[in-house]
Amino acid sequence: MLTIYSEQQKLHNPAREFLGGDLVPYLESPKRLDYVLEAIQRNDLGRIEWPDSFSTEPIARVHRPDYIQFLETAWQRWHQTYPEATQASPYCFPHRGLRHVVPETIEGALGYYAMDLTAPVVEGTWKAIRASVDCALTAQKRIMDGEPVAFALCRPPGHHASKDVMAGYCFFNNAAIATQAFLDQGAEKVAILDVDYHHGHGTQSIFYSRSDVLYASLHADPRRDYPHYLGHEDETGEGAGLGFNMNLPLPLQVTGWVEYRRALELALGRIDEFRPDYLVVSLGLDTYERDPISFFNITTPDFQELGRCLAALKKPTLFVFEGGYALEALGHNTVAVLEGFSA
Ligand code: SP5
Ligand code: ZN
Repeated sequence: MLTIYSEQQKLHNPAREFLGGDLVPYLESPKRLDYVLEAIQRNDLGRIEWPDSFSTEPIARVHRPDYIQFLETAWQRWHQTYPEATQASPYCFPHRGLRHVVPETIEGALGYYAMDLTAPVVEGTWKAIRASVDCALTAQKRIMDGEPVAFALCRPPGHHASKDVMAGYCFFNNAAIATQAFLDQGAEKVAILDVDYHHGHGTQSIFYSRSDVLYASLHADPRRDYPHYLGHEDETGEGAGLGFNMNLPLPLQVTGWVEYRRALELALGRIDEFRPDYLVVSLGLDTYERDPISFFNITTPDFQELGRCLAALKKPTLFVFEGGYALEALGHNTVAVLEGFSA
């Protein structure tokens, strides 16, 4: 299987994130890429290529221009205000009853464009998030040119980013940008299957009122885990998009392969009925039994079975890397899905 990867993605390297009320080492670390790359090479999964460089045009098909510009200049603005700081985070948010007007200060703008404290901006963030999108768009282009399947080894991840809000380690929504690129290049329908442990609320919101993109997601029940405020079963789309959003929230602790597989069959059935031209898989590996922030019980052999189930749809498939934080197993688990798909 073809993998697209860029070293530039490591330039996003925040030291810490807020977790449990304190600053802890940043879980979504550049090392994640090394573990996955190493496993791909060790298992001879196929060739690994660098991405092409794309302009911001395909990004602007999904994200608001002012949000793109904010991300490009945020670090410089923060650095001018706080020359000693190593990362930029908001401390204040336009919550209920407040005005949604972009403030002039960087502190205010950060709160306006962020949902939470888990997407800190650092000096290398802009270059890394552009490279991450480049990986997704290059893999997308290869598939458009006839490659049956490709793996975009993206980082930072993307599925928590909406059109103008960063959140949950995500800035640009790589899967959504690639999905829109398929449509802009002639596809009529694209299905997104999100198997990350967390609900991809950014992706859902981007396509919520559209019938040309089916978004289906299996994830931790938002009543019990992040992103807390979206991802319920009764969110089925709106307007023209009604019926084109499918959420399958699952309980923490008791969700193993048997329960997961049952929900997966429902999602796959809906995708099959939708008859998409392309399948985009938001591939999070944080459903793993030993993931440090997650509470499902999926094992390495289960991931291989997941790959086989996805292949049964028989669609040209773009895998976009999302979450997964059990470093020592991240490589094997990723390769297990991709090998299962190719078997
Ligand atoms: C891409 C991705 O996987 N982003 C995930 C970001 C999650 N960050 C917040 C994690 C907080 C988990 N703690 C909730 C415990 C519930 N029992
Ligand atoms: Zn996740």
